[in-house]
Amino acid sequence: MKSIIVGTAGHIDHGKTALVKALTGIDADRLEEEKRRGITIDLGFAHMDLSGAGGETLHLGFVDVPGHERFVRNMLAGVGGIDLVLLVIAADESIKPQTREHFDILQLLGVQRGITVLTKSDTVDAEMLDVVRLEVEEFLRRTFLEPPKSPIVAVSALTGAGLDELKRAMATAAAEVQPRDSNALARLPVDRVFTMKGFGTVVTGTLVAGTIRREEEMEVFPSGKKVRVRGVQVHGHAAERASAGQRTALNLAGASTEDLSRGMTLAPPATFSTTRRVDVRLRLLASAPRALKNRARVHFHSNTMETVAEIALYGAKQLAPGAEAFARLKFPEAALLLPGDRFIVRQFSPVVTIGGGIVLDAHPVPRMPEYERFLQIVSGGDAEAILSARIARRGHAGLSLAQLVAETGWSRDFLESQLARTLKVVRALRVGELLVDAAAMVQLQEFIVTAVTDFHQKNPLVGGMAREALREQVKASPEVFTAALEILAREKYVEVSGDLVRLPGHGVVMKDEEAESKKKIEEAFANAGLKVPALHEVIAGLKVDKTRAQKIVTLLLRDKRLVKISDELVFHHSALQQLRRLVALQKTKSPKMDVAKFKELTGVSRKYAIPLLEYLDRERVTRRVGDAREIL
Ligand SMILES: Nc1nc2c(ncn2[C@@H]2O[C@H](COP(=O)(O)OP(=O)(O)OP(=O)(O)O)[C@@H](O)[C@H]2O)c(=O)[nH]1
Ligand SMILES: [Mg+2]
Repeated sequence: MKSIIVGTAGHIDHGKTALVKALTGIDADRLEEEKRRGITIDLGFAHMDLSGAGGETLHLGFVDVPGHERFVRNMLAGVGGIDLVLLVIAADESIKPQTREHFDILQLLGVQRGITVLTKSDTVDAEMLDVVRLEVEEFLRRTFLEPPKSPIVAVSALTGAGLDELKRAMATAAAEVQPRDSNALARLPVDRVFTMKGFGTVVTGTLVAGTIRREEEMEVFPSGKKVRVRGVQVHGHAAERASAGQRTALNLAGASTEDLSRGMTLAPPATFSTTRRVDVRLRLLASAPRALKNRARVHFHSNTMETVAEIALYGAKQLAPGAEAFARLKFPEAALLLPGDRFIVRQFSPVVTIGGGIVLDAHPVPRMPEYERFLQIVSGGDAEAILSARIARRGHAGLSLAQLVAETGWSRDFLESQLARTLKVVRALRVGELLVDAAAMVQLQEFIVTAVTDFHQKNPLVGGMAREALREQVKASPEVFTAALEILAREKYVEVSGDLVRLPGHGVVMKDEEAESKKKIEEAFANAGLKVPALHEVIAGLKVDKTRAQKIVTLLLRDKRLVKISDELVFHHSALQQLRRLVALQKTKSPKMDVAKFKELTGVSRKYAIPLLEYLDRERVTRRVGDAREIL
């Protein structure tokens, strides 16, 4: 059995409510004031079954809307969930302002199917009816209601003329309606809240997606309140469950009427998250009175919800009538919106419908590069491309499946099946609960290798970089970092030992060699006394390569184990100590000393003597007086 929501639309007094009654036998004007004034003020509901062309039963739920221009906001709360519209135009009045406004709204909301109903056919003669029909055909040209794809049917609620033809047309159209997904996550935008004697709190709405069963727990958005479904009614009858495309009433435990209002949404707990910013594709009606300025404030309507929104146009100062643009909408309070949700915007004053569009992203990422490309992708229909783009924009931070559910509104099952493919073509990796873009992961690995390489260069004698310092440097989460390291280690780009990460070849083995080399160098100089070997000779005798040896020398110099007294001459510190003692001893014999005396004292050649004396001068052990030294 297929369930479909049929909505009425059209100017005040054109016979919408009378038509619903003629079809279903139900008077949708339920308020006392409506009956007294003879107009519809708020939404009304009715239902009927129809036999489809193939004999199947079609379950039709009706949402009857008010035509009065002052109640367009009520109309907007009802039109959100409809699958099929009956655009009602009275034969005696033809097209009127709310015929146009309602029709604009239907188009902006992307309603796909409908039938144009010329009501009150009994009030005009055949000739007049033909004139109106021509006028209406012209009005519908190049729209979703263009005949003959969508028929125009003349009826009279009074005489019943045309009603059978209308029912046949409805059955045909209903059969073509794409059924809503009852396996999707449930979403019930609330349009009515009331108490019923013996039941308590009741909410009603058009179940736009999923299934709601008795005894299920639900969350109220945006308040976050948890409620339990005590009872389900579909079209006025108790039921075990309600499915997408059905007018649904829920008897709730855990909430009073004060906790609930039109515009809220019921959905499974902990699935979605509310937002105060959405990125959208916005279209301004060609009939809009003026261009829409950047930063303009408007009335915003989506599903049964209504709020104000500030519009930030992407890359434009204003939007001309008839034009389209990406925009970011900001709300004063949190709202539940999902990609694909349609919305209407109305001017602040005078309040008229000026445009509408489709939500592309309800969880915008701040300062995102190439956002326009992203919005292009998410506004296209390719689920796999959308998923890849949503994962990719998070970089190596990735996002969880739960976050993806909240971002897309897609169920876990659907996401899993899509992801299976995305993962296969290696556009994303699974890291525990996280999904990480494959390219971002490769980039993170490059960051890690670069950071470790730099570290080795700056710290030649340390066995590796501390894991946590490395993670902080590359700004990765522990989970993703660990996964990246595992890949790098597996592919032998790095080695991980305990708390240290290093490049292969910079490990423990090398560390021993370095320590050995360090000892060797120091020993060579210590043993040489003042008759030091040439540095390059010492280095040539080591196991480590030249650059590393050079670094070891630098380190020994830093630690003052070796002392450099000229570009070519390096001494062990103990040798220089010994030299100071010799000079001090000499002072007791004579305070003066020439180069020859110094050579005799130390046993070094002139090549060493001069730099050594200059060193002693610098150290204020001696002072140069002519060609000789005074010992201080
Ligand atoms: N003669 C005749 N009168 C009709 C027909 N349909 C509706 N009417 C009358 O037109 C008036 C308005 O009808 P409604 O059905 O209330 O019109 P509506 O479009 O629902 O009006 P709103 O909901 O206020 O926008 C009522 O007095 C109806 O009796 C029809 O087919 N023939
Ligand atoms: Mg009415």
